[in-house]
Amino acid sequence: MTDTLAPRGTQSSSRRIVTEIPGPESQKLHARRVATVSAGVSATFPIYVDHAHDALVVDVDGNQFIDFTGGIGVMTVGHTNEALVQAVTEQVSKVTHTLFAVAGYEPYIAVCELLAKHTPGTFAKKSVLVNSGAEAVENAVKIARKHTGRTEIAVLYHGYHGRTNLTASMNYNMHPYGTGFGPLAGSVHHAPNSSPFHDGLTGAQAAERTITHLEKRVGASQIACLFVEPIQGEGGFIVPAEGYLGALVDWCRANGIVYVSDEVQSGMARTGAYFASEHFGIEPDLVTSAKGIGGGMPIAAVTGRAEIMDASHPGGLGGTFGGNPVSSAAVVAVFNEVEKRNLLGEAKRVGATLMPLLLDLQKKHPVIGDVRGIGAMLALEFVDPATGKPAADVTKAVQTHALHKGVLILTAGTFGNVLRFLPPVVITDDQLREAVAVMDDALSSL
Ligand code: PLZ
Repeated sequence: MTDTLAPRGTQSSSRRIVTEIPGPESQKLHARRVATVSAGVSATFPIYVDHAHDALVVDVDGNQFIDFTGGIGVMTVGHTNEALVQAVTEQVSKVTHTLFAVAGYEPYIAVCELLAKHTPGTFAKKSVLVNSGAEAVENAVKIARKHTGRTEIAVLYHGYHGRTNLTASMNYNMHPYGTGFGPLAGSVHHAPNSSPFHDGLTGAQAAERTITHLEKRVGASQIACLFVEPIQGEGGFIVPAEGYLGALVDWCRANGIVYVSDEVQSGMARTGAYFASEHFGIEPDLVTSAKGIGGGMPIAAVTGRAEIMDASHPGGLGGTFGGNPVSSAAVVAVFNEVEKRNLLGEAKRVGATLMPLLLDLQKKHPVIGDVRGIGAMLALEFVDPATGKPAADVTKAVQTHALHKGVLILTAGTFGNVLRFLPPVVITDDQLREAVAVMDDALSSL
């Protein structure tokens, strides 16, 4: 690593708390924030970040945290990855913007080639690049509607797809995404999902329930697209029962419905595969990606069957910043890093280290109802052992305890009773063990 790229002062490979949390500098920034940043933007943690490297984040007071959040699953390659920093730096000094639809540039095309190669399925694929996961979902809807000539959109219970008007309409949780923001978009239909821990159904039974719901409530011939997160992210890392996704894909194909895998959270090496759909042996018609593909630079994509992606007339898709050269250069660097540093293997290693530790934790603490996930996308669900009810208070208490001990962990789940782990896959085994020990302490102290 060259000096100019060296992250300033990650002091050791471990956590290091040197002030109260939040420290005085974070408190000052928070006061400025409250005065000027919209109250509509929430703050999970009261700290403000100065710099970060790999799986460590350092706040403005010099407190160093092990990062189990990865900026909600974005920093898969690690913070300030050297190759990414270099690619972005080089691109910034070459050209930062032309608007691809006005005058094109190579990195945009390179990203589309990489996505065609690494999304599931060997058929001819094309992509459009946009700025955010929500924008990718919006565009996938447009493309599917144009391709099918149909209007209706199907989504699953406990799903999450974004914060724009249409995507907020596609989320399961009305609060906080939709409350008071109506009218929300019409033509969106929510159907039961598969969640083995909660419904006890086989994949075939759950698929029959989903399909029957959509056939009765909407009619297969009316549906343009079905959106499915292969592992539901915000919903609490819900891994569907075996055979569920395959049955949905078959049903979509038989009925001319475009099957969209929303891989914004589960995609790009997170689960030990480029895209989580691979674990379920499915080939979606379209895949939406964002977060991890840019390694921290804003970019997102819709990728899929060439004949579907070409449905739009010229000028129907796009936007000023979509596939920005700097963000595109970042994506190319991320794909290179995944290959060069075997990050699919690293994601599997994270799972292989973390899963047994979490299962041990479950044996010790009966409030952990379920341990689930794939690769570096794992979660704990907390359930009151006496009543079987979601234990959101325990979840929150562990999160808060961990923050004060130097570990950043996110919650998830419709009922807020899931702790989800989305660390950079370059996190070390020691850091994983340390973070689990902190959760163990937290649970023992409750
Ligand atoms: N689809 C599956 O997980 C974003 C939301 C963070 P954007 N999830 C994190 C927050 O509170 O806003 C997400 C996702 C799935 C779509 C999106 C939306 O991606 O890049 O946040 O628009």
